[in-house]
Amino acid sequence: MTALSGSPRDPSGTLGGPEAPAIPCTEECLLRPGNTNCGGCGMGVGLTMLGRALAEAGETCTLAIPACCGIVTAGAFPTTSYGVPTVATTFASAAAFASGIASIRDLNEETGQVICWAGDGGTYDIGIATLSAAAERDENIIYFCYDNEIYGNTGGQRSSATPPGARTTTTPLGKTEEKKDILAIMAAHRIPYAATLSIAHPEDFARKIHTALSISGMRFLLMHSPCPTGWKSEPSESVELVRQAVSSGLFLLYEVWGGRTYRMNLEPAWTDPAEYYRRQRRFGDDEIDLAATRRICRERFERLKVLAEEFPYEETRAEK
Ligand SMILES: Cc1ncc(C[n+]2csc(CCOP(=O)(O)OP(=O)(O)O)c2C)c(N)n1
Ligand code: SF4
Ligand SMILES: [Mg+2]
Repeated sequence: MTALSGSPRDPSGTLGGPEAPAIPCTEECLLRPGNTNCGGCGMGVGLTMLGRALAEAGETCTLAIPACCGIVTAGAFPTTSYGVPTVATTFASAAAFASGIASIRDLNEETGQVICWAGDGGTYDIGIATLSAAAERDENIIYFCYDNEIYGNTGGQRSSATPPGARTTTTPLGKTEEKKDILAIMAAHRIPYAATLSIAHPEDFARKIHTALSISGMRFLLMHSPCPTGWKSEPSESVELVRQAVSSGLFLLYEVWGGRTYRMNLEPAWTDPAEYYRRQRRFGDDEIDLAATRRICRERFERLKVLAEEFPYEETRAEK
């Protein structure tokens, strides 16, 4: 693969060759200024953190992005906010598309990561067939799902990642079903690496990107992604919200290798989840059964903790 403009391998910081106008692009900036993300969007923070980790590792990437806020944010053709080659795929085909790009890269012995960047709708629901197929074939890609728990780009319909109690345009009285456990589904494919990430825990986030970069084959990363527009929350509270999701045990940080060995990254502080719900107007007052929520969170954590104790991941010397 040829060096990418503005990537760590091409310090010129220009896009599209010598005749193209120079577009500033710092080596840490995957998603550049001019994008159309809402204020406080977790996806933008996640892309920045991903770009920084890629730059630290001296890596570059090609993005495959299905229909979602992540592709719309690039702006209208012929301009783009992405500083790397980016393919817009149909909703259902992102993982298949990425598999094709990665196969050609590997056949040509080119370098660089192929990263699928997809929302929860494109991952948990509409793209799950091609995602499962790519996982079963152990395609050499990183699949990154930013989970804002809603079909955000089309005005906020429920997805199978929407949590119970959340009001969306298609669940005006609050969703009644549990969230799908996508990490367990992906781990069940016995892919080399699966992990959850939070933008409120940047060191853990960066370490997991570096771990994913050090492994080949199918890697699946799931990020809890605050969405002030869909969550009806204050943009300035986005990072605090996902921090509370981790501290209350609503979103657990852990890693799974080969579907066999586990590592819990943090024991929740078991803070009161009430504050997390109160700060988002997608949840109605007193509609969440807090006692049941606490119990479910504890159970999920205890189950994973047993797995991590019984089947711990042993770090090799090189990884430490
Ligand atoms: C097959 C198909 N169905 C529906 C749409 C319309 N659509 C575009 S983006 C989107 C929502 C995507 O949700 P998600 O994947 O969670 O990403 P987000 O918008 O939340 O970032 C929908 C329904 C489409 N483009 N293609
Ligand atoms: S709708 Fe949500 S995910 Fe989409 S750009 Fe706005 S804040 Fe980000
Ligand atoms: Mg979404």
